[in-house]
Amino acid sequence: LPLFERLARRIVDGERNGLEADLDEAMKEVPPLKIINETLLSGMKTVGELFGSGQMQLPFVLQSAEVMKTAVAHLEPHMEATDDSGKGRIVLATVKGDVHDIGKNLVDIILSNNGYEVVNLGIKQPIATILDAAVDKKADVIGMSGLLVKSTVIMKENLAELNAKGVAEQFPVLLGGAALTRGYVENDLTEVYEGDVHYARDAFEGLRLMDEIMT
Ligand code: B1M
Repeated sequence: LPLFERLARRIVDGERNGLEADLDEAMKEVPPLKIINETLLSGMKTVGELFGSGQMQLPFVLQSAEVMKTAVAHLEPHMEATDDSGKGRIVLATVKGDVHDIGKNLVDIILSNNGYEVVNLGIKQPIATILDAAVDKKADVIGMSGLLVKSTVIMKENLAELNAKGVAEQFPVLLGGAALTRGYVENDLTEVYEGDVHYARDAFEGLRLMDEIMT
């Protein structure tokens, strides 16, 4: 297979032998972020489709995810970072009950490389922990990620909880993850939250929204 197809294939097959060498080769041709966005994520998309249609079993999805993470970790040091720093601080977490963190960690990388301080709390975080961290670290924004349909409901509950704690005005919220839609966020969620709610389709929209929130 040609290099870029082979790389996408590695994600699908969960094959990491020779991964780094292929990534180094690819970086001679295109920037690392482009490799992630156009090649690796397309492999991940195939994994999602195969799993969703019952053609791939969970342990293999996990292997694919591991290869994806290894690839991102290998590419990250080669990414361009801006010199500006201190643009703002975000507490970032995958919501309660959800273990998916590849997207969240990409958001972390993109924001960190572009002048934001990211407090990444990890996966399966209850809102109480997220809020404690936001208050403690004096965050400007709370960011929540979730990929399960269930997580979209949790996000709604979380926003209600932030309202109840009286911190909605203090914390604009940034939301993302595959199960969310712009419609759901802009209709159902902005309605329940007394502060600002923003929906990011991908990590770059997350960055653009952070820039918007912080100006
Ligand atoms: Co799971 N999984 N999974 N999974 N998994 C999905 C989400 C699913 C759609 C697959 C499918 O059925 N086709 C499905 C959800 C169905 C639903 O809810 N209706 C699903 C399921 C069912 C499950 C389990 C329940 C399976 C089981 O146990 N029977 C289980 C859940 C466990 C749990 O959470 N409690 C499970 C487990 C796993 C693995 C552990 C094996 C693994 C995750 C490994 C890991 O993350 N460390 C995994 C994977 C890899 C996937 C798929 C295949 C790929 C997800 C991914 O990493 N995508 C996924 C299929 C899919 O999404 N279509 C699937 C790449 C990543 C970069 O995209 O996270 O969307 P994403 O992030 C994007 C944007 O959404 C955005 O930016 C990123 C790109 O720039 N973004 C943000 C994300 N967060 C953001 C936050 C922001 C801003 C932007 O601001 C705060």
